Amino acid sequence: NVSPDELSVNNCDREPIHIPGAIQPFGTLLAGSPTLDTVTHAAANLGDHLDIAAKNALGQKFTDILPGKVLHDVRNILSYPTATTQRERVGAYEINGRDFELFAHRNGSNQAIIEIEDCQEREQSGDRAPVEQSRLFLAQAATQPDIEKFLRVAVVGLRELTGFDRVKAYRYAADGSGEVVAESRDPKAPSFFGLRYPAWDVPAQARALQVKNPVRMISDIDQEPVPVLTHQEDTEPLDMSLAHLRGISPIHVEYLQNMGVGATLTIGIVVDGKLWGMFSCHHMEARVITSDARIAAELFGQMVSLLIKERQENEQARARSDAAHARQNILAHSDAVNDLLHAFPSIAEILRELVDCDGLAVLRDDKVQTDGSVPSHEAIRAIGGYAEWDENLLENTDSLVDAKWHHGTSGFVPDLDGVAGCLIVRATAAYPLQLMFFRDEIEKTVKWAGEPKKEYGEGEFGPRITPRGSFEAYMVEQKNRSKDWSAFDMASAREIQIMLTQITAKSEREQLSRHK
Ligand code: BLA
Repeated sequence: NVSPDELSVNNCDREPIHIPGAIQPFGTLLAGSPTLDTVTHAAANLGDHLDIAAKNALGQKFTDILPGKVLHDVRNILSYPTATTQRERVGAYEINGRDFELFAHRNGSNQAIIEIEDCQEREQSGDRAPVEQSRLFLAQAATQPDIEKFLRVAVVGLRELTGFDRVKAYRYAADGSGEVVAESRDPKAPSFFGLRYPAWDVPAQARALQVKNPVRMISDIDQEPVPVLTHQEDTEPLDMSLAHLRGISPIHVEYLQNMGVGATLTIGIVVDGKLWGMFSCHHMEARVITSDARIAAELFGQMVSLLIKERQENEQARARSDAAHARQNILAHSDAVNDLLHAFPSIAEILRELVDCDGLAVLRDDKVQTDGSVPSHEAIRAIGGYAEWDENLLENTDSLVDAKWHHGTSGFVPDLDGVAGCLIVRATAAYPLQLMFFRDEIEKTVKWAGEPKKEYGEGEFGPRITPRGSFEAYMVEQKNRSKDWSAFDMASAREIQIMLTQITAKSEREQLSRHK
């Protein structure tokens, strides 16, 4: 028995979604050893596709079920090194007078999985093939240097490519929650733009799968799951992490029903090996798209990932070169730490151009110089003395009140004078020279998709957290907050940090030579 506390933390994360014991009905599946001897797993709908019932196929040789030419090609695909990291298309075949497409891969337990889908009707001649469409839309999006604008163009293209009613670009935050940052939709699908979703909507194991296998199609929310039968009772459930047919978690089905959608296609956006976001495509009705279109969408996602990375790198490079200019400027104004304090008014102006802020302060030992909107000197000293910096030379918060950096040790809490955000830059761990950038408090509202609280339910699956019943926008006002510090701000701050280190090193050298 699990306590409610454990439940609240873990029950979403615990569901073993890679071994659901069932597939979706838009195809059928067989599995066995990689040498394709005995069939150890067969989906219950096998008989609807091939002329053999699943229970008769179990324990049989693959050669009794699939033609020799097909098996030859499957074996060939299974020998690819990539067959353990992605499912590969084997080809299109006519089997017993019906046209099928076959896909194969090896799962984490080194079992061969063969997925069999009906061949979908080809596009009309004159229509662009999915991969050509993908190429065209990427070219259009790539003209946008700014990530958000780039995503706005990308969702339009992806909607055209997939035909889904509502296509969203979703960006994950550090805490696992996320926000819809771009959207293209048919008017019949309500807008999700600007809504935020809590982390548990996409639990940890589902996020890990988005990295491993970025494409996930749920063809029909109201589908009957098709059980995967095994040849012996004690056979381990099949790891279907990489299969497109993998069955759906009943909890997630409930979630999508509550959202009112009929089918989904999700494409993970992975930047530098980490999940950055996703494209979430919703259709109001059931919808199956061709595997060609799915693969083109996957490729689209991979290219978008690279283009996001490129844009991030460009931003960082720009921050670095702006900061390098500023560094030269500042060093021209001051050649020692004392000067940094004295020349502060003119230096402050240069620094303000690098990091967007309402005020800033320099602190050395107990000496404070400020410019613009800053908290009281007591608060600045307390922030400088905050005991938990350790080796971190850069830190930021959008809420000093929450972070409590200004609390000090005396028990007296100094005034913040309307300042809420702080980005702090320290010269070195040992040297007491610090720069602080401040931002004023602003009215900040988060628009959640439904109230972000965990709801308990006692259903078919025992007591557990259940998906929200409503996704109506739910506004939460955040008090004592500033605008968030961006990756660009942090990149500039990193360069400023290097400058501070150089200045202090120089000043120490000068002091040493004076003592000689
Ligand atoms: C999975 N939840 C998911 C997935 C997404 C979301 C994208 C990945 C699977 C897929 O591609 O469909 C959530 N979808 C979203 C969000 C948006 C969207 C946020 O379009 C925003 C636009 N879900 C809950 C709770 C639980 C839960 C309370 O709300 C657990 C108790 C579970 N979500 C859950 C599970 C999965 C999931 C188990 C995995 C489903 C699967 O792969 O079978």
